[in-house]
Amino acid sequence: MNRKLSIIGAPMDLGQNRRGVDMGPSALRYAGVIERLERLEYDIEDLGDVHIPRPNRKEEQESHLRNLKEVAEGNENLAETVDQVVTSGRFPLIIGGDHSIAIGSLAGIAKHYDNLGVIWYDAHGDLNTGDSSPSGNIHGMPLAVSLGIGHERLTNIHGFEPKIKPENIVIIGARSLDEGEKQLIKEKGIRVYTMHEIDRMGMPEVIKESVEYLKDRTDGVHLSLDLDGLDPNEAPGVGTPVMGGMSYRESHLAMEMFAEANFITSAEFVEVNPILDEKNKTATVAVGLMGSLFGENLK
Ligand code: 4U7
Ligand code: MN
Ligand code: MN
Ligand code: MN
Repeated sequence: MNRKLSIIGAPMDLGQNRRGVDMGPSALRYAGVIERLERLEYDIEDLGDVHIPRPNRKEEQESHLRNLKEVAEGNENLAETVDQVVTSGRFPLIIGGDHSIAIGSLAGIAKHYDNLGVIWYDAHGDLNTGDSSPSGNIHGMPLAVSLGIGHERLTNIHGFEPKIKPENIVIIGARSLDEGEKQLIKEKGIRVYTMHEIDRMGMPEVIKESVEYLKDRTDGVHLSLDLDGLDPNEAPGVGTPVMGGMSYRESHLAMEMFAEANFITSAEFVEVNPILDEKNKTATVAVGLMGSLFGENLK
């Protein structure tokens, strides 16, 4: 694992319609992310938060995609910062913010890889387009956008597309997929471990297969972890909770196995909303998972 870490906050709440997730980066810092990782003897720098524009309340929304202009601008800023971090040889750890920030993270990272792998740890597929989306919320679209599918203003962020290939993606924990998303998964042959597979195979086998699958075909792997992948009993501070999620222990096991495999090259933790949380529980869970991901339990 790269021992040099740069933490980048992305206080974005415009990719969905529940306020408060823009305070996610603060909640994660308050829960001790820096101290936790410093203990593991990483060289850590906190770059603070990238600028996210405020929504223009007067101007009419120009499309079905809520806050398109501001989400795009914020993600351009994030992509630029992430790009610089990767260029300087450091590991970017992005803390959100709603999941629309994966658009900017992947834009900044993917430039540096021919075959970037992505692990999408989430209750959702985030594979909607403006047409298929039931909500118009861009946080339900970042994976499609990164495949080059969706609104041009988003797919072309940081000046190139697509960012990733469908065969380099593994979705883990899905249990709420929209019709359009299911179609896209089939059409593109995207690998998905739904809760059904996790129940049947068990988490160890799911992670083992995922690691084996990605290890040969990719030259770097980005972990995009949406806290709503976990069960809402354990991570209640999220905007779109779905019952029947991955447990706290299963999630730690996954992070520990990723640490053992030593193949994650960038990561983001998203959708922590302290307003909806219980005493910062979700941010605390997220920081614990980061501890495991960065090798806390490796002998
Ligand atoms: B998240 C949804 F319809 N699919 O598109 C949508 F169910 O980043 C939810 O995973 C998206 O939290 C959830 O609005 C986005 C909905
Ligand atoms: Mn989700
Ligand atoms: Mn998500
Ligand atoms: Mn959500």
